[in-house]
Parts: sequence; C-alpha cells; structure tokens
Amino acid sequence: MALVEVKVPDIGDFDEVAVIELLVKVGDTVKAEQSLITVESDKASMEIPSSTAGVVKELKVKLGDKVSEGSVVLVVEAAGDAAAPAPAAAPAAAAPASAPVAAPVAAPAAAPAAAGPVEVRVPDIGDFKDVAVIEVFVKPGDTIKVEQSLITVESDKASMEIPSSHAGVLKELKVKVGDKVNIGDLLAILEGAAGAAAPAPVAAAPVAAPAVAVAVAAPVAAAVASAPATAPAHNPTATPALGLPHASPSVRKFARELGVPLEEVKGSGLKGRITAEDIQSFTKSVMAGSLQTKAQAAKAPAGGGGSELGLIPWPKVDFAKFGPIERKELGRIKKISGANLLRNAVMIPAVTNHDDADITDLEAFRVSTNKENEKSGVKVTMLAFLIKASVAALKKFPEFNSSLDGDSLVYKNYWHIGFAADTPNGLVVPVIKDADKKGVLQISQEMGELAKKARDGKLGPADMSGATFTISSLGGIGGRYFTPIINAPEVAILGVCKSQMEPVWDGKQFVPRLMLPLSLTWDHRVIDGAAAARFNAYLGQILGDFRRVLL
Ligand code: CAO
Repeated sequence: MALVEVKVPDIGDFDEVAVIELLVKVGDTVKAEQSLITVESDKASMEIPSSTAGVVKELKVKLGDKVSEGSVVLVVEAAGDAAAPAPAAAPAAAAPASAPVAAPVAAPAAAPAAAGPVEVRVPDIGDFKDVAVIEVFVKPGDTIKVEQSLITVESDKASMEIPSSHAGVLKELKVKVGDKVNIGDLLAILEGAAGAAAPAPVAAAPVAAPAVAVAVAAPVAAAVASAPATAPAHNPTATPALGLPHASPSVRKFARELGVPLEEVKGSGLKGRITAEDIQSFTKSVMAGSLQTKAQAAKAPAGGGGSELGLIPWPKVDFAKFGPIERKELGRIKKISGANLLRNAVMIPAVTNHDDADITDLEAFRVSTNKENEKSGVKVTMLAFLIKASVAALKKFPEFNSSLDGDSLVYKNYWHIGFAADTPNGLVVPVIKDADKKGVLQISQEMGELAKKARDGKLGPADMSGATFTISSLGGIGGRYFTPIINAPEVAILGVCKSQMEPVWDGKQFVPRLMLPLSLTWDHRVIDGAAAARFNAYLGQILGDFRRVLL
C-alpha cells in the first residue's frame, strides 16, 4: 500500500488561500473526488477533492493555514494500485486539452469599450454546466464598476461570484436566483458603458491544469481568480456587500436541503463561518421548539395554526380557474370535530393493528335473538355485542381504559363506551355509560335512542362525554379495514368494518366462516404493540364464543 501525498491542484492563480474547513480526519476512508478541505479567497470558496482513494494517514494542514498550488493537504494510504495520480502531477496536464479553457469565452467581452448598450455574459467557468444562480447582488439602475460582482453561482463543489466585464448602468438583468447558467449566457445589459472591459476571466487561464480529480473545482477558482489579476487587488464594492452568510458550497447545499435559512444561522467557524454542525444545531433547536425561524414567526397566527410544526403553508388554489365551483361554509360539528381530529392525529403517536374475528355463531345468535324479540321493537345490533366484548377486553387489559395525565396514567374503574355516529351534520360520538353493568339488549336500546338523538341534532354534552374507549363501526356500510383516529384523552379506538363469508382453514379443510375485520388504533406512549395484538386476539376469542364474557 503506497503512501500518497494529496496536494492542492492547480486552482488558477489563487495564491495563499485560507483553509476554512477540514472535511476529513485521520483514519477516515476517502474516495477519489471526495472533498477534503474548503479553501476560501475573498471571492470564492471551493472544496479541494482527493486525487486518490484510501485511508487518511496524516493531515498536513489545519484551519487558518494558507495554501497554494502544490501544498500538501494530507497523506493517504492509497487503496490498491488503482490510485489516481497525485493531483498536480503530470497526467493531469492531459486533462486541460479538452478543458473548457479552450472555449473562447472572451468573445463577449471583446466588444467592450463602446458607450452604447453592452452585454455582460458568463465567462468561461470551466466545464461547469448548468450552475445555479444563488445570489444576485445588483438591480436595474445600479451603477456597476468593472469587476464588480453581479451574481454568485454554485455547483455542488464550489461557489463563485461572476464579475462584470464592463462598467456602466445596469439596464436589464437577465437572470434571477434559481436560474441555471452556462458559459456565454447573457447576464446583464449595461448602458453608458465606458472603460476597458476586464478580460473574460478565463482568458488569463493558466487554469488548464486541473488534475482529473479536481476538474470540478479548479476551473471555478480560475474564473474568479483571474479577475483580480487584471483589476485592483481588492475592490471593496465587489465583495458581497449584502451581508450574505459565509458558508461553503456543501454547507449551503446542506442548508438548502433542510430548508434552513442560512442568514439566520450563527456561524461558529473561523471568522463567523457557518459549519455543517451549525446547521444541525439550528435544525435541532427549531425541531425542539426552542427556536423559531423568522418565517415561522411571521406565519404563526394568534392562537396557533400548526405553523409551529414547521409545515409549509396550505396550498392556495383558485379552483374556479379549472371549472365551476360552489362554496359552502363547514357546519358547526365539522368545525369542532375537525379541530379535535387534527390535534389527535398530530399529537398522538398512533399505531393501528388489524385482525379478524370469527362471528359466525354470534351473528346466528343475533339473528335468532332479533326474531324472538321482534315484538319488543328493540333490534340487537352487532355493535352492541362489540361494546360488551370490548368491555371484557378493557377489563383484561386496563391500560386501554386509561388516559395520560402528564407523566401519570389514570386508570378508570368505569367503562363508558363511545360509538361514532354518522349524522347529516357530521360525526358525533354518543356514549353508552356503564356498559359493563348493562346487557346487550339494554345497550342496543340505548344505542338506538342515542343514534336517533344524534341524527336529530339533539345530543347534549352529557350524552357525549366521559367515554373511556370508542368504537367506530362502518359495518353497515362496507370496507375492509381503516385506521380510526383516537378520541383524546382516550388511548385506543376500535374500528370495525363489514363482515363477510370467507374460507377459513380449520386444520383439515376450508370452511365458510363469517369474518369481522377489526382495526385497533392505540397510543404508543401508553400501549405496546404486543399488548395491542393480545387485545385484538382476546376480543376475537370473545366474539368467537361470547360465553367467554361471563368468565
Ligand atoms: N358487518 C356486516 N353488517 C353489519 C355490520 C358489520 N360489521 N354492522 C352492521 N351491519 C349491518 C346491520 O346488521 C344492519 O343490517 P340489517 O339492516 O340487515 O339488520 C345494517 O348493517 C345497518 O346497521 P346500522 O348501521 O343501522 O347499525 P349499527 O348498529 O351497525 O350502527 C351506528 C349504528 C349509529 C353506529 C351507524 O348508523 C353509524 O352511524 N355508523 C357510521 C359510523 C361512522 O361514521 N364511523 C366512522 C367514524 S371515523 O370517520
């Protein structure tokens, strides 16, 4: 295994640029092309990639060091023989032949000193293609000096400012943030242009020598680096005057991916530079609620509207643009239940277990009971059996009949079962009180009365409060399974769908059985998956043989 010195490749006529970030450490395994350090001049920052794959043995630079072409960055124990040649080594020189330098970008700048409108174009920026405009420093009407930075473009490895080739008044800006630009693209039109145009950066291009691995970074540097070569060494107006945050391209990209507003992040790096760790701790603080971004603060309506969750705004669509529409205000129940459902859906870490119960015998019993009781006027429903069976399961698994109160769990020694009822005005949940003390006939009768009251809009608060567990049955309608939302502060809800005959294997053969789909949603802060599976299984056993309720 050979030890290979990785050196700073040809980075144009940059000299003595500061190391502002170390992206690897001793012991790291690096790939060829992987970024090792970030260096920065006053106009550009760029990441220096490794020319070879291997394990980092020694770091030869530290933060704040100044490096130039040929400076040793680190020593790598090369992985296998296939190690690429050291960066600035001879083979690299082969690359430039096809390198972008060849493109005579100077062309646009060749029509410089005219007093009439002058086009400013993207100079040769190496073989970069479609680089994104991430900042625009000027606006129409501004007086621009030669070499003044107009925009910043960024690839995934480097960012650089594009200077103006002419002086004059900005008449028209042809790009905006987010646009992708390429060599030769028109950036701006200047009027009253005077003075010599700066030679297009690349014209000076000694850039040609990027080692293969550096082909990305080097030309970029060159484009920028060449500018100062023909302009005052330091032109204060050309530096980013807009208080833009200092961060390397990879950090900017990281921030963009997370949606972190870079200008709100406090940099802990050299000269206040923003590091990847700064982005991480900013994100953590926002997630933990200890910090709000300016956008969140601006959006937060009085009383809160979910924006504290960091969600993007609700889509605003002009539906009438696509076809005829009719607008109807949500009813009172929908408004109230909607707010409750949203809170419960967002705040409860809910999980749903699905299972099936064999209700063949129970349904036969229900039908015969209804025949016998035909004259009584009370119809026994499957839901009444489910309420009774649930009470038995809740007694066996008391945490399902509890509520969270801070760090405590409140176990309730009463069993009031709510059932979701569909009404013309929306969903309501009347409650069968003390279901443990009532028989299935009484439960059926009370359910009928409460369902009627619900449909007539006559339920009072007392009819709908105190539930310890809820059942939502869509059995009369259809469907297989669904994921009901827990009715807080309860900790579980049972969803029931339509039963149907299914072939069930009895150990010897398939037999037709009436199967009832059950969906149990539970609060994972209180209940574990195993308990939920046991609850469902037990419920299934009871529904399969209702005599178990007596046990
Ligand atoms: N499988 C198959 N058939 C079922 C069944 C099931 N699980 N549950 C009920 N049925 C049948 C009944 O036997 C009845 O048939 P018959 O008329 O032939 O006897 C028919 O479906 C209608 O039952 P029902 O709906 O009148 O009675 P119910 O006791 O099942 O339900 C109530 C009463 C108030 C819960 C119901 O009317 C209702 O509103 N359901 C909707 C609840 C809801 O919207 N939940 C969703 C909440 S989450 O958004």
